[in-house]
Amino acid sequence: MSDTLERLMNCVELGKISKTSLFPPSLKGQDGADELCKLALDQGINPQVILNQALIPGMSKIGEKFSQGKAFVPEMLISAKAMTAAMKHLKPFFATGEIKRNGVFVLGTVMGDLHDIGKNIVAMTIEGSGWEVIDLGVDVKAEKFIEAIDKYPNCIVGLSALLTTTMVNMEIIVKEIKNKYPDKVILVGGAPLSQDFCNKIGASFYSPDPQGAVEFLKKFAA
Ligand code: B1M
Repeated sequence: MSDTLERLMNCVELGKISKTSLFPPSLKGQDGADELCKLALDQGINPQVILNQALIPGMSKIGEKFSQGKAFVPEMLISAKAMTAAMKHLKPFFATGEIKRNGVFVLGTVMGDLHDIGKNIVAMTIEGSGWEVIDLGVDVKAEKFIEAIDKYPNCIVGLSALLTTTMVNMEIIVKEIKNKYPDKVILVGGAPLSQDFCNKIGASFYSPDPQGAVEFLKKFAA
C-alpha cells in the first residue's frame, strides 16, 4: 500500500481530521485525513482504491476496537469526523458513478425519538463501507420510511431507537413497512434493544453496534 494511503488509514482510525486538529497529540502539526485524501487524489490514486484501502479499513479498525471495548464513543465520533473530512473529496466521484455503491441503505431514528448521535455514527460507518445512505433524520414516522422505500425499492432499511418508550414505535414501523413490503430487510439497533426484541417485532437483524451492521450488510452488497 502507498505511504499516503497508509497514513490516511491511520488518520481515520486515530481521528486526525486535518493538519490544524490538535487530536491526537502524537500527530500534532501533521497532515490529517482532509489533506491526505486530497493528496492521494493529486497523486492519481483511484478514488475507489482510496475508499477501499484507506478509509474503510480505518473505520473498520476503530469499529472493531469499539466492539471489543478497546475504544469508546468519543474516539468513534472523532474517527467518523476524520472519515467525513476525507469523504468530502470523494463525494464528486460518487456523484458521477465513478465509485460503485454496494446499494442503498435508508436509515432513521424512529418517531418520538430525537437521539441521533448513534444513528449518525451508524450512517457514516455504513456510508464508509460503500453504501449510499439516505438519512431520514430523527422522529421518523412509518410513512416517511415507506416513501423512501417506494423511491428506492431495493434498499435495506435501518431503524434506530434509544428510548424504551420509542421501541414500541419501532414495532409499529416494522409492521407498517412489512404490510406493504413483506420481504423488506430491516436492520434495527440502539442501546435498549436486544435480539429477543428484534425477533419479537419481526425485524430481520439486530446489531448492537455499527460494525455489526456493516458485517450484516455485506451479504446484500451488489
Ligand atoms: Co436522552 N436518554 N433523553 N438525550 N440520552 C438516554 C438514552 C437515557 C438512557 C438517559 C438515562 O436515563 N440514563 C434515557 C433513556 C431511558 C430509556 O428509555 N431506557 C434518556 C431519556 C429518558 C431522555 C429523555 C426522555 C429525557 C427527558 O426529556 N426527560 C429525552 C427524550 C427526547 C426524545 O428523544 N424524545 C432525552 C433527550 C436527550 C438529549 C436531546 C438531551 C440528548 C440527545 C442528543 C442527540 O442525540 N442529538 C440525549 C442524550 C445525549 C442521551 C445519552 C446521554 C447519550 C445517548 C448517546 O448519544 N449515546 C443517553 C444516556 C447514555 O446512553 N449514557 C440518553 C452515544 C451513542 C453513540 O450511542 O445512541 O447507543 P447509541 O448508539 C450506538 C448503539 O446503540 C448503536 O450504534 C451506536 C454507535 O455505537 N446503534 C445502532 C444505534 N442505532 C443503531 C442502529 C443500527 C445499528 C446500531 O442499525 C440500524
